[in-house]
Amino acid sequence: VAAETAGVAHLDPAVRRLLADAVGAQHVLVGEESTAAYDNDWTGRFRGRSAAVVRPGTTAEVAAIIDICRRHAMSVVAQGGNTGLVGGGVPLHGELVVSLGRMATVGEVDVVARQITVGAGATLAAVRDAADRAGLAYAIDLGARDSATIGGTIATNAGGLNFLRHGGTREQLIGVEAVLGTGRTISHLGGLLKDNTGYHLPSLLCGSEGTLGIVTVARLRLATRHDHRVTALLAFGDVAAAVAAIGRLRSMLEIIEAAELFLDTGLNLVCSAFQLRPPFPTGHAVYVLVEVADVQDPTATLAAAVDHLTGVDDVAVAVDSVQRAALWRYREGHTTAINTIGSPHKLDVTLPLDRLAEFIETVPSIVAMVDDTATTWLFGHIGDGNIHVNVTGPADEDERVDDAVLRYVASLDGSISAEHGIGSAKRSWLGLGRSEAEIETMRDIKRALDPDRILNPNVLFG
Ligand code: FAD
Ligand code: 2HG
Ligand code: ZN
Repeated sequence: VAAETAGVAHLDPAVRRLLADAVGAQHVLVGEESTAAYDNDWTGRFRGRSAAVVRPGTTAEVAAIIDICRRHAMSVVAQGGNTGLVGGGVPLHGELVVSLGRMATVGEVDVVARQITVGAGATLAAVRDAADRAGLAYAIDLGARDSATIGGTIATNAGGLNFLRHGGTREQLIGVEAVLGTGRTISHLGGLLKDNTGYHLPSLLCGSEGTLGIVTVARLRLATRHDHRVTALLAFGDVAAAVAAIGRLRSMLEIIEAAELFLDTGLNLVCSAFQLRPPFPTGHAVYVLVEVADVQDPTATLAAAVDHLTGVDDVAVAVDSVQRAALWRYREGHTTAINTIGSPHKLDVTLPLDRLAEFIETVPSIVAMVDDTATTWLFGHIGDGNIHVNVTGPADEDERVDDAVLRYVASLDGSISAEHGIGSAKRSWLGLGRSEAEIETMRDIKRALDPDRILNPNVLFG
């Protein structure tokens, strides 16, 4: 199912009164003018219409909302910053949106334990800043940092720019407080690292895309802050050389923090969308942005590693934060630049490292075979084998290109969702990544934790 236009969005006046009693009337938003920002997704491809938007301020208020919804058979879509890219946070069929934005408390950093407790509505940027002020770092970072929330990144198990070194959100998550679809509140925020006491519920909720419970608070692990950072943009004549170079850099550099790929076409689009000067006097087919970070200056280490590479046609190095931001702009600008030419079909996939070059070379022709008016944009976290395939041109609801690309990925033993999740966008293809037994087990878990099926009914399962 592609972009869906919402059905009737109706809120029973009695339910509205109950919700207002639970969270305060000013936190129940009704009517298109008040709910528009919550009804459509960031790409513009998924458009819905919520019955109302409720903005709870505490876990107890979230529990009260779930209780009301269960008793009145009302479905719920949890929403954080609404930056998700698979239509998971959109009320496609008139659901109630539960927006966690008010639950944005950022607790004191526990410097000894290197942990922090934060509300689900805290933005990634706020948590990163708090960690930084305490001399530590929160390891997850992504382009949507100013809007994306901790709850949303937990629900999607967001990966981001530094996965290569630190892993994804699941690796940072120590404990959660959440209200499940059963109405039960679970809370395990003590921060003990060794705690083998049965099922690890934070891990289960992480990546569950709002289908099992609403996360309200999280206990997060913090990492060492590396104050010395160097970024290099390497230019290559072809994809195979770039992929081979990344393999070598990874084996030589333990301090590698990011390895990001983009192509000449994407760079040109970003430069024209934001009036940027290109990084090199002449264009190259492929670019890889590499960042290293350490407690001491890593410039010489990076230079020595780059010297060992073959196939590098040009290099730009940035050592201060202004120069580094300028190089990152070429990579991070892709998502916004692509949005300027239409609502893209976003296919976020992982390939085994030995199939990456073949995939990047071949996928544009697979798209063109299905729709010769479509344009394919490729970029992503090459160090993780994660490529973002964006396709512009096909209508929002035309899924032929999605189908062809995802089937091609599966044929190469890749994953049809690397880091954005399944959401509404990819639920028809879940079977390409999971066996019947796995999907049935997921359904069993869903039935147990959300017996009335009120949580994110448009997500994950077909
Ligand atoms: P939303 O969009 O509001 O929600 C996302 C999903 O989580 C929905 O299914 C929603 O129902 C559910 N959800 C939200 N809050 C809760 C909660 N408290 N409890 C339960 N369920 C909840 N992703 C990456 O992995 N790596 C990247 O590098 C990356 N870069 C991005 C760059 C840009 C410019 C943009 C726009 C997005 C990017 N993303 C990236 C997508 C990514 O999924 C989100 O940015 C982030 O994880 C979502 O956070 P959010 O608060 O906006 O969630
Ligand atoms: C990124 O890595 C994000 O920039 C967004 O995951 C990817 O826009 C996309 O497809
Ligand atoms: Zn990404």
